Amino acid sequence: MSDVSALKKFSFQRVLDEDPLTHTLILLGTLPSSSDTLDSANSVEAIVRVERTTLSAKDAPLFFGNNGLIKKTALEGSTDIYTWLFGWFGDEAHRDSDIKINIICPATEIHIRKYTKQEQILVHETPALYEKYTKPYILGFPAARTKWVDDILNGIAEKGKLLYSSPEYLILPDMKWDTKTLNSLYLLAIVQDRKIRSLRDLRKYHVGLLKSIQREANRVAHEKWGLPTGSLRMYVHYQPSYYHFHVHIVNANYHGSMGMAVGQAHLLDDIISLLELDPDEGPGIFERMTITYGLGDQHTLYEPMRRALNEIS
Ligand code: M7G
Repeated sequence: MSDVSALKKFSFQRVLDEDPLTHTLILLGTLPSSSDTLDSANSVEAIVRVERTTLSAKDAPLFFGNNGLIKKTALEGSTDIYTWLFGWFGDEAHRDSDIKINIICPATEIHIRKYTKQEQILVHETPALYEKYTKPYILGFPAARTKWVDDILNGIAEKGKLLYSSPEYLILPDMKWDTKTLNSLYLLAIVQDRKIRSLRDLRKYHVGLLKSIQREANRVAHEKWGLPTGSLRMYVHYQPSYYHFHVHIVNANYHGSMGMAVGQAHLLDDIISLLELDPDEGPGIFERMTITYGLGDQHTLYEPMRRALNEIS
């Protein structure tokens, strides 16, 4: 089957699998048993795997500009300094886009560091290290960093995208999602309570709120996309990028995306279960425990946490 012209005779039957992460479709169809005939009686079943090839770093300067590779774009969403669009390498806007483009403008030094490739180490944040380094870091976070959250919560941005809204929290598509591919469904629940900065601030009395997020996310996914119970993976990042409490809600079949790693993503189910085991009074489990997580060398907490790691080893 090395003859390219034979591939043109592939008669598509159905999609066996699709993987949004590897940009792959696996197709079942038939091909003529010999390349010079189109006679269906002589065709045999064939599996064809089509994978979009990786974007090449050397093409980076060729994307933009009047004669750039991107011929057409369509705005999908924008909040504060964040904008996301679809792009086409040709003019055929009637078919699904070739690429998704996320823009941060103006980008701060923190953004540049966050998106720069980093070496990670796993650090152990004890409650004492949290008090000494992490808490001041979180409290010193400029309000401008979470303006996008305020804009969403105040109804200034992404208003038309809300999937659920209550005085306690909102659910809407995460800007990472293309809003089309069900297999890579990615939603975000953002709570109104600004006092919950991270996992460390969760207490037993938040269990009702967390269970409500679970319930409504499942309901939305069922009503809007027909997904049965158990179809969603919900988790919370520690460390997150933004210290305003939110829950990541992702299709359970979507594996291995950035941010799903052990040492960053904490399952909402486990968080609820741990909080339920807490006594009614006193400090919460996430205030008392040592939390281990991966930290990139560009992160502000990297140096103090690395030093602390070396001191105990
Ligand atoms: P995180 O755990 O704080 O950090 O998650 P991460 O970005 O390192 O995962 C923040 C989540 O909010 C991410 O999944 C982002 O894709 C999503 N997000 C960020 N911004 C700026 C926006 C936005 O403006 N709109 C929407 N809908 N989602 C956003």
